[in-house]
Amino acid sequence: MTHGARMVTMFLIISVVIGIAATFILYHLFGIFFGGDPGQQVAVFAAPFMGTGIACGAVTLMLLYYPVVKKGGSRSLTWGGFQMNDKLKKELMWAIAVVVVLVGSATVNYVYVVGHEYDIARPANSPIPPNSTVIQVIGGAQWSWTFVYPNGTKSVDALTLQVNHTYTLMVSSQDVIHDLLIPQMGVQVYAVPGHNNTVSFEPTKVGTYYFECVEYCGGEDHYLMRGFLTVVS
Ligand SMILES: [Cu+2]
Repeated sequence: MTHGARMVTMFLIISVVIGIAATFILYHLFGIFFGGDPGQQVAVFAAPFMGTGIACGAVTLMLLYYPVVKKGGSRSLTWGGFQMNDKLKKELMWAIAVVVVLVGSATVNYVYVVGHEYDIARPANSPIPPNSTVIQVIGGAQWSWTFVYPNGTKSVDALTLQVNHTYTLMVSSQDVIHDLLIPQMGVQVYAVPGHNNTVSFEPTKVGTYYFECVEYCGGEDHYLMRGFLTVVS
């Protein structure tokens, strides 16, 4: 075995040990910081992945720095006499561009998530509460949602509800299977031909929300099965 092969083998063994140790430490830390399902399960699965990543990082660092340290180290590792050449400038530019893109998209995501409210509706305890207003919802007619109010009035791709009042949506379909999602109300219900699915909830905040079909139902117009839910006082 040559000197190089010996060193690489040693680096690999050290990295595997570091990786296994990291996995156990992370597993333990996740156990402390993430309580309950499913966070706990995800964290437990993440530990070996992160351990593997740390092992790969360790072997890379050792391969990178071993030659530097072996050749005296100080020459390459200190900043004395440092000069920025064109190659380094380009490399820095790319690195900064990547950081700007990542920070930018992270900011957009953060603002979006923080600015969105979910679970605005109070869920009902029974399938059809006695005091609830039943609205028939028919998915289909390729491609739209029809809402039929108790007085017989119909509206297409628009639903108006009163705040702090319990509603039951009785959902079915006249053609294929659709799926009604009102994300901000925490409501999702399948629209199945010849079958009524019910979901009951009470909107607790005035505002305009959206709903959409989230079961691909054919054609180019599945995406048109959407509209606004208006909650009025
Ligand atoms: Cu649909």
